[in-house]
Amino acid sequence: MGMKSYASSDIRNIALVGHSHCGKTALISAMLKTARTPTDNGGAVTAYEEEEIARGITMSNAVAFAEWHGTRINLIDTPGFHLFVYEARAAMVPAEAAAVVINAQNGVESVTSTVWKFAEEMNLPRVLVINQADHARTASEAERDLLVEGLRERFGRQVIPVQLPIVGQQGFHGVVDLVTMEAFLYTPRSDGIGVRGPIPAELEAPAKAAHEALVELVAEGKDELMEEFFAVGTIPREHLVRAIHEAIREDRIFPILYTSALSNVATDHLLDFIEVYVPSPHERPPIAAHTLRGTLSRGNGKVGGNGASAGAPEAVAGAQTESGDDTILCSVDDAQPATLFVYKTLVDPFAGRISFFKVISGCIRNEISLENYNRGEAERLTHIGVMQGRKLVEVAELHAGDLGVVAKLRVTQAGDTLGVKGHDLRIDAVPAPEPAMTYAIEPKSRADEDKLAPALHKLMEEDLLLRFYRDPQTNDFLLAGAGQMHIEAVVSKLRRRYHTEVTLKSPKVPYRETIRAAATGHGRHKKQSGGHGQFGDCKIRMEPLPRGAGFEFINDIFGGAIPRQFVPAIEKGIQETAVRGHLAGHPMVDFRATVFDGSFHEVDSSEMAFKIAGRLAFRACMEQARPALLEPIMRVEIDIPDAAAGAVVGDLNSRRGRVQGMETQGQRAVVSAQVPLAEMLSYGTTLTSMTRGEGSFRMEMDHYDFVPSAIADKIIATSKRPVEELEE
Ligand SMILES: Nc1nc2c(ncn2[C@@H]2O[C@H](COP(=O)(O)OP(=O)(O)OP(=O)(O)O)[C@@H](O)[C@H]2O)c(=O)[nH]1
Ligand SMILES: [Mg+2]
Repeated sequence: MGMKSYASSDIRNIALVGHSHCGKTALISAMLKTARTPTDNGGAVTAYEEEEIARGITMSNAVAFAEWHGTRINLIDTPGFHLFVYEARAAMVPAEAAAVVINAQNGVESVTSTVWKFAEEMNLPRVLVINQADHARTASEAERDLLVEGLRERFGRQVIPVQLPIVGQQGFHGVVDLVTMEAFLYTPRSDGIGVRGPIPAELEAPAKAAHEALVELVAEGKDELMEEFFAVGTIPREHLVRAIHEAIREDRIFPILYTSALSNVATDHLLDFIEVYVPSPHERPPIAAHTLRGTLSRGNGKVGGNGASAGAPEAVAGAQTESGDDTILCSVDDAQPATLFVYKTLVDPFAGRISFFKVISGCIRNEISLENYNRGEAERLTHIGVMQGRKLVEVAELHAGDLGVVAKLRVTQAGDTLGVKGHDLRIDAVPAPEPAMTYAIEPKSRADEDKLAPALHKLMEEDLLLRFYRDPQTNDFLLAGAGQMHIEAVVSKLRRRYHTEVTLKSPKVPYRETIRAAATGHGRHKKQSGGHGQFGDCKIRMEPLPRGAGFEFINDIFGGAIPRQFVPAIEKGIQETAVRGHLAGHPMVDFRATVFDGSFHEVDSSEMAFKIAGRLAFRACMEQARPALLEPIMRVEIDIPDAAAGAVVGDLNSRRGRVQGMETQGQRAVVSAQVPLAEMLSYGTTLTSMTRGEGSFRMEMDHYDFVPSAIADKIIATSKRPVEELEE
């Protein structure tokens, strides 16, 4: 084994983020190759799942590491496809910096802006890597300048090149290091190690200008450096290196580097840069955690991933913050008590649950027992390790700041904080977004039905975007996720990992029914031929109630027309019939039923007879109560490129949508609207084609409203009328 352990100062954690296809996964593989890291699968070390390989994209975060000059560089690969961009945000929590990878051909793309915003919100240091520099766009100086200008325009004047690409007959084959003013030349498609050489003559002047621009920006606001700069005309190298390091840590500069993952050019320099300039875990500001004292309950976590539970830890912590000083700052330090934060879970069908964690403080060794603060249970960390893509490499210990994994924890979920017993603190996890699309799924066989729920619960543990539940109304199994591709990948994993076959269907819309007019009805159930007879008789009044009121029942019987003990049976008869609906089999809501008269028989009256009478009275009311269909109206937020706004709004109108506002920011627009759910079932596909894959949307239930009558007529015509059941 002999896997070395690294002190905090020799660790770097960096998340690679950026638009799909910019080359993050390829870049990690190239860096591993340059650092001569042994890996299992030569190709895409960090995108190994079949669903990822088939689509050529990364779908969930994965970790790999390289040793570079004795420093352990942990590389977190993240998805750039818009549906999975939430993962990139989660990857930033354990990282000290983000490498924002730019496709040299395309410049800033939609997800580039999204991940930038995430990093900005977390004050995370950023390094811009222009990858695919082998493309024609970086061949001409004019195009190169345009690319850099575009980045500065979008992300601010702190964006500054620390390299110039060297492009010749053979394409991109080297970089000028603008700090040391040396050139490094490469043989494309070889070991990725550059050979030091002089700066090519034609780059001398631009390199000098770029060096000065860099020095000036770094020295800005730093009086000693400014004085040195003006007195000597430059800053000594070691001062400059330290100043750049500090400026990156404080988000005062966002350096630009160049690479080609495909031809493995300048990946050694990227590793150098991360080693020298990216902050180590204990150089970043301490991590904020919340302590939970006193009365608040433990274990209000997110097992099952259903509904709003993901937000629970924040809500609890927030409540405490208002009342006192519960926020504590954890510095990344071996000398502090052991604490770790679980940022991801993987459920391997063979190895079981693998928890990915960052050591916040202390030193974690095999066999350590820690308390899971979120669940209030002890966990034993029997075998700790580190991930190299899909492969778990065991280690003996991990120091503060390092990223590790542990297999087979019992109760721990992503987002949990673990530590020594007696403490109690929680680090905030990034809340998972609400699902944007729901499908009904149908198990193919009885055996598949039995396997479905356990299999999906395993998938939900590692995929916090996924929700699984049974629609209480339609009885369908529903699977909700980020979009069509997400759900299709889940179906594929069900088949591949858990041998569970399901078919995907458009979900049924949970319509409801209600009444629009008051009515009275008489129900009389009488059967008195031979033996013990049956007799129940009631009169009810029904009135509409406002939306959301549900069902109300009032007993308005005077003078004992119906004995008290039979009244609940009438209510039950009405309610049981109402949930089956009157028009199209959907539950009837928002009405009041009042029983005001009736009669009974000394011997033949029974609860059952009054229940049937209630049902008959309800049906009688329906003849005059003007029943109507209600449908769910969703609150929808659509994030699109500005240029697509016209098409998107036009399309919303054709979906009976009501546009409520539009906000533009740079090249992006966010449209908010209210749209009936029935019109949104396959919206993801339409949006993708209207925006060439650069749009995304979220929606949530807002309220119920009447279905327009022409549409209601069609729904009623195609639905089964409720069959009247007779108990005898
Ligand atoms: N020419 C060229 N192609 C590259 C380079 N890097 C990556 N590619 C190609 O670009 C495509 C996408 O690369 P990936 O590494 O999968 O991109 P990614 O950023 O991980 O994409 P997502 O996982 O979807 O976010 C692949 O076909 C790569 O071979 C490069 O430096 N030059
Ligand atoms: Mg990838």
